[in-house]
Amino acid sequence: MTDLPPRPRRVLFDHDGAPDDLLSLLLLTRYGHVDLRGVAVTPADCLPEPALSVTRKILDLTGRDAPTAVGTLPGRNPFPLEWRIDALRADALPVLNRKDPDIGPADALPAHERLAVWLARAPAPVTVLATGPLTNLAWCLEHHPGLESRIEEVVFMGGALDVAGNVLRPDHDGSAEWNVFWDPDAVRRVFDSAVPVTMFPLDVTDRVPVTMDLARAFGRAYGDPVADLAGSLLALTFGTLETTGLAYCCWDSLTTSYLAEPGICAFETVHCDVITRGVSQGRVLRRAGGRAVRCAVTVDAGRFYRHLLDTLASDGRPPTGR
Ligand code: AGV
Ligand code: CA
Repeated sequence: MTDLPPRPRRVLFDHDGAPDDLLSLLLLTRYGHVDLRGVAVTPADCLPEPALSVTRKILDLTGRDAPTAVGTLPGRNPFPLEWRIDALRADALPVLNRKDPDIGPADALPAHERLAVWLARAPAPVTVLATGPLTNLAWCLEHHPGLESRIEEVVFMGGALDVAGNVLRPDHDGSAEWNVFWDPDAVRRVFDSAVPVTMFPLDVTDRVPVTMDLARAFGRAYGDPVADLAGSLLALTFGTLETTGLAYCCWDSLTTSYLAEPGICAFETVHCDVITRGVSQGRVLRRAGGRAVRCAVTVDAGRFYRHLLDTLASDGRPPTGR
């Protein structure tokens, strides 16, 4: 299949510091056609301080110079602490600590206010890539409605349309995906706006689990810092199948790959609604007459895994055969 080269984009990245978010940041730093204009950290699936620190170290390692900011707005449904501590582990990886961190003072503005400034000052409309909850973006739309026209597309990892959700709690019916569940009102606010939304629900991300084969393939490129970091981040994800019964997937990195290889997934316009209260809160569902969302519905998993390896391990040495 021959695809056109990806179109250049200005990107604001809002992530929430999980290993998969950090892999996504690493991908973004490799995309020559992406002008990364700011990185916001949402304190959802992470501890904010190490998540900000590791974000800045990844930008430093890859020689990308983008401003960063950390969020303060809370979500209604906190992530389990066992997941949030992964940012501490990532921040301690040797490949990110080869020298003293070249890190200045933190941004004086919290991420939601900084995101508003980045949007207002962008010379042309930008893509907002969100691999965590939409809290910061919803705040911007609520407090600065004029910013809507500054956004050409919101690319969001979230939702579960025709598959089960991944929120496993006794007080929930299991239909929600975590990024929506953390702050369902934020998704409501973004759906109430006119910004084009492209969404990557569990329907497609379930198809791209982190496999041992994938992690091992990065081992063959050992010695290259980017491949080392990618493989280490993947290694941090193992164990959730054993502890929760659900595999860790390339949720965010699949979503991010859309900016470089939009043909990896096929899309459909789905009319959607979001449930914000009760035992189904955080569920995104199909509803006739609802908000039009461009949803990824199928994925070429092999092509996606190749994209990861081509982008993050291409400097690697071929296998020795020993
Ligand atoms: O629901 C998927 C989102 C993605 O943005 N996150 C993880 C990815 O960053 C939450 C999540 C669901 N299951 C998880 C999650 C698990 N087992 N461990 C950590 N985070
Ligand atoms: Ca995430």
